[in-house]
Amino acid sequence: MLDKVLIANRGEIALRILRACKELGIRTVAVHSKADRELMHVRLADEVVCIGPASSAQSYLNIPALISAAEVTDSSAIHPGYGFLSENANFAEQVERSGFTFIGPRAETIRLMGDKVSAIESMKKAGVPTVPGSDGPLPEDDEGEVLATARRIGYPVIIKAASGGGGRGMRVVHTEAHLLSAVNVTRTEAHSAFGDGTVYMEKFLENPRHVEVQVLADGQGNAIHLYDRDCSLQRRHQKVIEEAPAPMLDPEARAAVLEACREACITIGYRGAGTFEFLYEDGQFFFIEMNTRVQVEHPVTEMVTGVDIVREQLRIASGLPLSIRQEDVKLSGHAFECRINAEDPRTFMPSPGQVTLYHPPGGLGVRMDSHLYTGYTVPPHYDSLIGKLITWGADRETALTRMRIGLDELLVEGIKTNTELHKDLVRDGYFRQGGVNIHYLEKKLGI
Ligand code: MV4
Repeated sequence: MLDKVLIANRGEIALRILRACKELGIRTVAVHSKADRELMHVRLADEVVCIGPASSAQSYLNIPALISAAEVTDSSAIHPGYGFLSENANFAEQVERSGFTFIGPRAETIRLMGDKVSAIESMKKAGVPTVPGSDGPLPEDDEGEVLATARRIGYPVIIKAASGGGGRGMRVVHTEAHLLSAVNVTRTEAHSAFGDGTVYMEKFLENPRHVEVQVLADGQGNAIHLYDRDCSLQRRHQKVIEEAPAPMLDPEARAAVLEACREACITIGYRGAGTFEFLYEDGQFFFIEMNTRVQVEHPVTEMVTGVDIVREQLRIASGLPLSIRQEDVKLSGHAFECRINAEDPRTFMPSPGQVTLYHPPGGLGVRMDSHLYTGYTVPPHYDSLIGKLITWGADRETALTRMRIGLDELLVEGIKTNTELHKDLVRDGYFRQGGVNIHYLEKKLGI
């Protein structure tokens, strides 16, 4: 087992990783910016290193500072969490070249998935269903071919940047008259935003759900899926509520896609935790992207499978095989996660400040993953996520009832939060029925 892990992150996920390390008897190193001295995991870690000023660029994204911190503490491995450097192939490469274990996939896998064109190509080859599309980059010098590709696919189409993802660098085109200018604008924007003007085309799916599949692979030929999650309830590409399993899927299509994801992990020699993102429409799955990190919403999967995803990441990084076989993964009940943000409920703008009272909910089937405590000051420099309320129940209705009660119990005073939005959503008739699409929340909010 790893001896000492440096946690290259902050907030609730840093605390989540610290707890998993402690359970496995792994010593922990917390790194923090000057604005983050008061973080709970900094208090609980075995060793602490200040890596730079408040700005992310100079601290949590500062590769030399992180590697120096690993060197001075004689750490054996670095866990990147989510966000920050978690999907940066150059970071993974530099971590490994410096003699530390990167807790995640090989750098070349991160690079493969970071380029959406190569990610889609490799998944299609591995038997994962993809969106009808250009099957590769659009040519820069052949307008006739671009027009022909769109005619073959059928309008509407969507132009996406190969280096984009998560909603950045996309443009929907409804008619041929707008195609070539849309391709050019997307290419120009992609070039300045990502330094890569490569774009590709897909059929635009009008009312899909966002369904994703959690996988674990040990890089030794073993891979499992941990079923699916629905993350359709989102606003401006920020997920608000997630659930596992995804409700009301076509059973045959679902069984096929789960097995295809597991097999694809073996085909590409995947290592670590990963997520296959799909659009789901009319009973069909369409792969769009793969995430090579642990995700914010991993707890809902943990609640319905009993598998500790961060523990498995640490075991895999230690060179151990997966601790469970696919036949041992039993789906049990239903789970929801509400993302609690420090934000103004009217403007959705971040709302940092001092928490004068924090009282987390509790009870059977209630889990609060948060770094908050009474007296803690939420700094203005980072993401506004301050916690995740996760509930489990033997069925969807029970999990949702526990969420309603939990949200009513949750007290965060001194700062503005989105708790009232969650209280409204878990009482919403359409959401309670299950299966709302990616546009539902923005329509409800009147965007
Ligand atoms: C799409 C799509 C419709 N058709 N691709 C947005 C984020 C990025 N991961 C992919 N996205 C989309 N790709 C095709 N071919 C609609 C979206 C999309 C979306 C996807 C998932 C969750 C929320 C979304 C919100 C708007 C658009």
